Amino acid sequence: MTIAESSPNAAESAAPLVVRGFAIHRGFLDAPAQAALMAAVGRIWTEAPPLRPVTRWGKPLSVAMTSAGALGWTTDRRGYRYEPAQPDGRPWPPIPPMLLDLWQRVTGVPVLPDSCLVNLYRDGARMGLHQDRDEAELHWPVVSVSLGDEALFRIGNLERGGATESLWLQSGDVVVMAGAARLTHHGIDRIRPGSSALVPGGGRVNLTLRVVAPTA
Ligand code: MD6
Ligand code: FE
Repeated sequence: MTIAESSPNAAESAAPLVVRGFAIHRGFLDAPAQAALMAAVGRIWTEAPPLRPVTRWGKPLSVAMTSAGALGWTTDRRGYRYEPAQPDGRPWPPIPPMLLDLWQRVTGVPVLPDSCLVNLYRDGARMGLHQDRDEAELHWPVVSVSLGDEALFRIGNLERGGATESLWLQSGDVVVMAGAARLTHHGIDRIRPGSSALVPGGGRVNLTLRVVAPTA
């Protein structure tokens, strides 16, 4: 069964929790949908293995990354950017249809994402507070889907610094960052290792869908 074929469940029709403008749809994907999406992630990894990219300063990130879609996000000595191919020259695999369907259901915007960043957090991986601002048009939403181990998600402010709020994201949760919150700082402090058995080898997968190229 694909996500598109599944009937809307109670979690999907429930109003999301809103924290600092982030809409948090808890349990958006039920267990069969999470398993189907994890299988799709496995197919992406076959064509585009996760790698730990280095920053401009040469330090590897703790998160292993790959992408699907026309453009994939990478970082290396030249800095952060979107690229039309993997470091070895192969194109990124296509975005799984179930994610395009999820995007449409959760955002309702008239464009589809052209990039899906696939992040793998093993034990000890984290992601510092950041803004998502490498896209050409910053008014489109960013949608994130969590699979596997729970993660402590921190939400800050538009400017750097200031008080933050944290919450645990669980497998199947979907977060929509849109509108006034589109440039809010956010990050992952840590995962809770062993809290889920969904990801082969353990850990957490986070998928973020974005509209990267100019639409007009
Ligand atoms: C993560 N998420 O959950 C990292 N970005 O592993 C993000 O960086 C993120 O959750 C944009 C919108 C929603 C997010
Ligand atoms: Fe982000």
